[in-house]
Amino acid sequence: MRNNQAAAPPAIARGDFPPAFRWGTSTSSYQIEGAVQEGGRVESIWDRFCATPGAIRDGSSGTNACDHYRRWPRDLDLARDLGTNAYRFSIAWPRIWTPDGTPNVQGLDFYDRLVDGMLERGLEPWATLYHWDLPQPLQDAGGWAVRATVHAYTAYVDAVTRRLGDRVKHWITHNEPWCTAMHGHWDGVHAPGIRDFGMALQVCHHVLLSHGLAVPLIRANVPGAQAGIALSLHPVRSASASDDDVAAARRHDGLRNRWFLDPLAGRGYPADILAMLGGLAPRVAPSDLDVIAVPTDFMGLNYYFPETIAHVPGHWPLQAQVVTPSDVERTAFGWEVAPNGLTELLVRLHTEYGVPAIHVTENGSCYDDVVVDGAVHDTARQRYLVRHLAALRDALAQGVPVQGYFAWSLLDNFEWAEGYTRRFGLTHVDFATQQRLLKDSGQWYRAFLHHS
Ligand code: IFM
Repeated sequence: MRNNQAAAPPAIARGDFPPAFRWGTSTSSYQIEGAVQEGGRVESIWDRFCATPGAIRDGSSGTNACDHYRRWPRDLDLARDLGTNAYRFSIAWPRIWTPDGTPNVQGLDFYDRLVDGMLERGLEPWATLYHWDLPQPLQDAGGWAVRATVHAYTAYVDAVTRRLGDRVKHWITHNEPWCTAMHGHWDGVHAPGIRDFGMALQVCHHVLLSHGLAVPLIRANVPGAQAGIALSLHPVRSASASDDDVAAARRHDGLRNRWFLDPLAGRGYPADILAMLGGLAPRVAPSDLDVIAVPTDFMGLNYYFPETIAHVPGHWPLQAQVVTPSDVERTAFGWEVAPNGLTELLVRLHTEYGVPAIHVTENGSCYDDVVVDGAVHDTARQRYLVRHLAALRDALAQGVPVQGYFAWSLLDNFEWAEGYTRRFGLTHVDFATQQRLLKDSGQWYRAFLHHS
């Protein structure tokens, strides 16, 4: 097995990391909050999508999720008890949006209380402004495919940062623009469930543009703000050493990674990919690329797995296809377990893109957990965590400015198109009773943070 499944996990201690390192967990609004009709919240694209027959593997939705909207004090206790010093959450735009453009005060009040709850527990709030739950009325008006949504987003960012900016200093404009654009509009497995590659590229451009417009706004509203974006990046490996496969892997990297990294770094969209896209390339107004290239204070990296690519003539649009090597360790989701991919990406962000500060804003694994005698012995997740922290430590040893790690996720939650069939939490959630139970992996993280 290529990724050394059998080897003992490396020894690791908190003291191996810089004293100011941020240790956290990460969540998102639609995946945990539930209470979709409370507090003046409007319908989101995920409420609508979940109601589409066949869209969600188990036919479920985020209607109740972890009931975090009501149970948040206890959930924040869990984060505090782990010994984390930071907590990444997202704000549900549908709780803030109203038809006349005035921000919904009840929604702002909810996040106000949540942020105070974090601060009371010694958790530094890291707010994500968009983690995929677009208000449905904006989708009805064209969604991210139209430029008006960019301006609606900046108005929303303005309202939220004005209200919370006295206490929230760390802001993430978008979570994983790849998913918003490509899963939402190309393969259609996420809301709003559209299948149109050209539209997906335009959505991607608008999302990046909205990021570029939001950063200066956040800085204007929030004294001492730190603003960044969280990208899902994948190390790309070629299926063989043949020139064709190597070139295909480079093209795949172009759309998967460079399509985001290059414009954010002020290099524009990658020329090799633009040449392949032809007329499908997004419409880019003058100055858009300058806006997108606004310097940020940090980059958020969400790392899960690498991808292996083969040259497949005729495979649209890049003549490149993901293949699944058989000799690798995988999670229950089928995702390859490759801790060295985390080191590789961190080094790349530092050396190839000169990113001045990086936070691993998500990293985690899905396994088929079972509760036995009041415990979840999720040894595989614990190993995954240890090995990825060791990989992060390797990047630090190479001089990469990594400043924090947020485990995905604090809680088992609604895993999008997979519904409740995929568990990523350090805490087990019984969705029938809403009981929380710290898994062995969570206990390991707690011991690591408290005692080492
Ligand atoms: O649950 C998701 C999260 O919303 C975004 N990043 C990946 C996680 C696991 O699939």
